[in-house]
Amino acid sequence: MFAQLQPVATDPILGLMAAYKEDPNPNKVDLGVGVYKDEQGHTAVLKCVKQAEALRLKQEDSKTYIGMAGDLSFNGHIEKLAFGVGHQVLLANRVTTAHTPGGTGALRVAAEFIKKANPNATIWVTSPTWANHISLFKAAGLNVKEYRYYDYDTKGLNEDGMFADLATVPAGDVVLVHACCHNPSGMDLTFAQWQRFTAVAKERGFTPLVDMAYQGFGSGLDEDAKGLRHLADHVDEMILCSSCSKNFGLYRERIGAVSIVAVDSKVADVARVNLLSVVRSIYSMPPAHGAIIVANILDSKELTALWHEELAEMRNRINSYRQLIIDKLAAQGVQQDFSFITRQHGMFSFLGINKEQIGRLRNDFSIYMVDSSRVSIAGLNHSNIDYFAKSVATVLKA
Ligand code: PLP
Ligand code: TYF
Repeated sequence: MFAQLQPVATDPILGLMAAYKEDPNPNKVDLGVGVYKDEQGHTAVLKCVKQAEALRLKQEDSKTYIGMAGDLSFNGHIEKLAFGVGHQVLLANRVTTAHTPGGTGALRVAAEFIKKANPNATIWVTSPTWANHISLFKAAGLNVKEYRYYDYDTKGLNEDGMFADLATVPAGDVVLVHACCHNPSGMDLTFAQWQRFTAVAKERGFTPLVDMAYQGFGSGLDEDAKGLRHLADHVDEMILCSSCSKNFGLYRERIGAVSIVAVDSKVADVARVNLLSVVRSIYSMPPAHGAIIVANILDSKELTALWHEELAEMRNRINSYRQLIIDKLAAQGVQQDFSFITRQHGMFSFLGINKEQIGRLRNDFSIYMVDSSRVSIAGLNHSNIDYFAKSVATVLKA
């Protein structure tokens, strides 16, 4: 039976990670995968996480199963972090949350949940979007369509195209929107555009699915959730998938959450049993470790303050490199306008260079970025930024 299997395409981003690892060039630069690195090029465990882990080791007195929804304390914290303390959907018990193996797990559970609610639903994703979105939703058996989002010519949001496409989405479909730090373009909705999105969602009657993998990496924890909070204020129902991979640096612990917002608490209760039955049919219940770390941090004033500090440090380091890239490219004599880099948010920047130039950067200079010209800015530091700028200048002039 297995001999009949055909090869399938691997994840291009994770493939890039492996190719980088094998490259013997001492000057190699990894701008591929979206993982935070410090000035030393290291992805360190956050101090608040280390302390929360020590606490867990001391306090944990059982390894018995947790329930299908995972850690209830974590779920309460993550709802408040996303929607904001005292948000009306929380006060009205309209939200039900399950903690999941990563944001990816949240998206897969959401996809199966959508299929239960409406087996004919199409999910609309931004063009472009995180490549995993499309393969994950298709694997779950959903139809996937794209709506216009990023304009490669203006290097900004294609607002007219986006809203023209959304105006054709029928009720019963789902529209995925990135909460902040759009992956891959870094181009986010302004608050006015969130208001417009909210109005269209209400008018058309589609269900928004907000994917929030980078809360705190754009402008701040509350600022990055402002759009989704407005949406939750106005729509009858929505889905939120969140991830603690980036903002808590918990990547390999696989911790995220799926939250269903229903029209009232009664519907939310029915949604909950459906959500949990999806979880049971995939993995029964999630691993506990990451959730307990996050809950321990958010339970403690001191650890929360430390986390805020560490998160701000990551965000500020990335943001400081946006202007630096522009300045360094200009210093290398590059004539093209790269000012758009400071209009992008989060971990990534879309450089807008072509495939051949990306190939040359990789083959001749060992600088790795995704084929779309997406760079993970955190891979830059003071030791490699000049080499990066010089190499980009060389391939742009060729
Ligand atoms: N959604 C987006 C837009 C992402 O970029 C990512 C990747 O980090 C995820 C979801 C999933 O994150 P994870 O499964 O690593 O928590
Ligand atoms: O886009 C990225 O780089 C991150 C990390 O299968 C990632 O979202 C990439 C691919 C993948 C899982 C996570």
